[in-house]
Amino acid sequence: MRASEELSQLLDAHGVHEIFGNPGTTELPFLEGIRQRYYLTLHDSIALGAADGAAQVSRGIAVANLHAAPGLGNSIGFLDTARRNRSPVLVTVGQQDLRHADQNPLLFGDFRTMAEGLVKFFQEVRRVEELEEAVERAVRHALAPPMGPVILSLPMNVMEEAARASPYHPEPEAAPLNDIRAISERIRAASNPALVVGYEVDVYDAFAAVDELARRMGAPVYAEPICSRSPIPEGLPNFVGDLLPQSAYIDSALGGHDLVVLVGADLTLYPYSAAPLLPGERLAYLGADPSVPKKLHCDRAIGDLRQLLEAILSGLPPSGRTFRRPPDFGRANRVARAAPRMGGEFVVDAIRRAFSEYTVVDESVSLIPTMKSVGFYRGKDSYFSSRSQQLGWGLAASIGITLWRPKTVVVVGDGALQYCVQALWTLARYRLPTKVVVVNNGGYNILKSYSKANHPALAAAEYLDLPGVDVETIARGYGLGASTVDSPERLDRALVELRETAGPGLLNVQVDRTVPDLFS
Ligand SMILES: Cc1ncc(C[n+]2csc(CCOP(=O)(O)OP(=O)(O)O)c2C)c(N)n1
Repeated sequence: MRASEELSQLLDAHGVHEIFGNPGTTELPFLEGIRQRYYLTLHDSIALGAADGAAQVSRGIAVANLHAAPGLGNSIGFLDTARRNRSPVLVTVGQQDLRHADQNPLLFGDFRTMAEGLVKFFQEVRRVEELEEAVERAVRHALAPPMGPVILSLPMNVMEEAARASPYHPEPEAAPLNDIRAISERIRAASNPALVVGYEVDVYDAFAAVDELARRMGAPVYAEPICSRSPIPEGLPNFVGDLLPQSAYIDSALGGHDLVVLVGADLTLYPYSAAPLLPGERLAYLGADPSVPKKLHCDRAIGDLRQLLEAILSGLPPSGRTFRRPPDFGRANRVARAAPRMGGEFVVDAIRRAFSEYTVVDESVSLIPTMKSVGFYRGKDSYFSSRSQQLGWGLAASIGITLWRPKTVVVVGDGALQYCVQALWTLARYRLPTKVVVVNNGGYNILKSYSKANHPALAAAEYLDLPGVDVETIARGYGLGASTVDSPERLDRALVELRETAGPGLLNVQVDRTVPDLFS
């Protein structure tokens, strides 16, 4: 058996049955032994994004195969996004034959330096005896909370050698030691607490525990700023909405509470505001990521979120308080008012109705706040977006997500569509039934909105417009059925037709071009 075949077996034992990649000559010795299904993407970065999506939705390891320094270089932004997403992606990078490494041959690269600071673990497998141990270590590091990406560099000559038994014996897992008693006591003692819930609720499938905790505490529940996955079960009556990422807004939303418990949540900030963030004495953190309580200087209990919450609930009596978000009576009117001009409230409402049973991948950029306000958080695997706000992630990730969730719809801006537009080909090539809704406003509206508030001289800059892009024709060119809708009367029908399309499909929705006031 060759080393590449042994590698295939090791990956199989970790539940890896597919690989996303874009190969070159340096990866061919690796590919020769691989038995996993190989999904070809037409740009390296799309492979990493697809593996990120697959890792999140499968809650396990997913593999991206990249081509030496050019492939890794093309994917660095996606590596950073996987790091922020806490996504356990194993990246394999083909390395030159080490026997002539001293000649600095074509495609020889210093991958460790290239990925410095972005991965939890890096190893170049320089001898075949190191292979098993390297794979096991990489997988363990990727999956250990907080999860994240890892890289194995696989030299051509090592992949071609005969496999050899390795002396590796994994160490036993360390038991989590954190005591949650102090946080339980603070919850009991608080008179006006609030919860901020985040992406880890979905990662650890802790929805039932969040529901129970919110009801017993009688507390309002906010989603963390830039929340990337559904943090609540469908219809949680305590849910107030999403926090904005500026410290001044966070303070005004949460300042009246004597305790704010972050439940698998982070307080991500952007843009800068001079208001100091809530002091750490008012905060407590429950979750898998020690870097959050460290930067916020607050109490913490670190571990599997679901287990932490269940432990807290086991000793927590009902508080006697109740909290219910008041109904939003104005919404129907806002939707109706937005209809004649194909405004965001109207379009998003229609998408919500047509795709009520779908997993949503959201890269609608300036429409994200509207998307989040209409109930796309519906519990497990219902909502995905990127924690880095990197454009292109949505379409790439949808490749991996659709493999686990065939009912997946991507809602993407016309600008965002172009970053990884070749992902459409992979959807068509493998008949992945992803539905793509392009919310087309003909420009970079979020940048115009930000400029309006902070840099008025740029608000009308012509380089923030995107004229002359024929979305429908591009989609057809990659093999997808595609159509355009520009009138409110036809929108519902067009969305239903998209949903009923066999295989992948794209609907180009011409939406209102008015620049929204999102930052003032
Ligand atoms: C990889 C990457 N490059 C650039 C940006 C900067 N950026 C943020 S939003 C945006 C415009 C998005 O336009 P569009 O998708 O049409 O959405 P809209 O703002 O019009 O709603 C850009 C260029 C980014 N987030 N990611």
